[in-house]
Amino acid sequence: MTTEHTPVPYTGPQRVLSGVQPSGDLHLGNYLGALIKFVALQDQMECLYCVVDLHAITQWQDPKQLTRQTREIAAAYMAAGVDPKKAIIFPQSAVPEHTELAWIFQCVARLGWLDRMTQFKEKTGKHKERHSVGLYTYPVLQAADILVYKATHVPVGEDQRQHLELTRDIAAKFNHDFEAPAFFPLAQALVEGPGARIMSLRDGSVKMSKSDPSDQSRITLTDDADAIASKIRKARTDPEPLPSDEDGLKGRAEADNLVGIFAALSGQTKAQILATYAGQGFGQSFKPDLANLLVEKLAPVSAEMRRLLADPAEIDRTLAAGAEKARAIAAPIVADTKKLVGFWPG
Ligand code: AQP
Repeated sequence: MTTEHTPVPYTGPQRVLSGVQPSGDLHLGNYLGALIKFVALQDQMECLYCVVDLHAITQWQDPKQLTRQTREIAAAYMAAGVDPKKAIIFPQSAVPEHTELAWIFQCVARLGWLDRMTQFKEKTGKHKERHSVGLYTYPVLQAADILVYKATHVPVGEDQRQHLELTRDIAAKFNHDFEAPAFFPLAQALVEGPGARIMSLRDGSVKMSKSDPSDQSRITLTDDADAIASKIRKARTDPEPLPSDEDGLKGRAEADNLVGIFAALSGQTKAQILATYAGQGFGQSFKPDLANLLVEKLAPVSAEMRRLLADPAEIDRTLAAGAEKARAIAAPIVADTKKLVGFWPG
């Protein structure tokens, strides 16, 4: 979507913001689409990684599970390699400036913009009237998450690309309406990478997701070696053998997804993977090798998560310290925003 406003270049510091919902066990899509990018970026710019609990409650969350899952996501960030000495890790709800800015942005965003959001349509299906208002306005809160820190870069999976476009539209309209050119940056989505869109193991046309009712559809960071081997063995494929080139994956969503996962985890291209397995059936050595690779990559993350979760008080200290640092950045930005809007005392 575009607006009629011409952006003026933003000259503030480069900053990264991203988050994951504590709405269930983290899966391979979250790991490849988000977490490994978080780790890579922490040495390049200031990074803020939140556990987006305010987003999680747009769909029902058991309060006891929510607290536990918030610690689990923080542990997963650290187990994947995010270092709290380099990056700021915090729970979204501990920084009230997110919701304060979100309200202002609700008055900037247009209904027509939200009506176009495909994730809301996918999540609600034919019964949107049964869902929370929060699920509908979720992308506006996401814009506030990003712009409350004037973040310039947002590492996310492909599914979030449209929400990032909305964030840019909100920033541009705010800057225009309040005559503050380049007050908010037009944040850039960092989507590229081989794991940007990991699909369900049961259906290559839908993304791997925490909320898929079938546990067989996803590999989670807490799956043990047996569970991984069994899920990959049962992963849907087609009766054709593996093709010799990428063209041969066209129209074969499940085969393409498994080859893509293999490529993303091994650091090879799909063509290199196909050169090794062309002409073989999936069960022959491709699936066993893929299962072994998954165990090799995920077992250390899972073991480190377990180690960190054994000391929840230490995770809480990290989250509290992170929230304090995050607030120190967000508070003056929200104060400036309120001045621009004209809130008392001006
Ligand atoms: N299948 C995926 N492939 C690549 N990246 C993905 N991400 C999610 N699924 C995939 C990326 O993971 C980050 C965190 O996502 P989230 O938990 O905040 O929300 P989500 O995108 O809605 O993820 P889920 O797993 O599908 O959760 P539910 O089922 O609760 O909605 C984001 O960067 C996302 O792009």
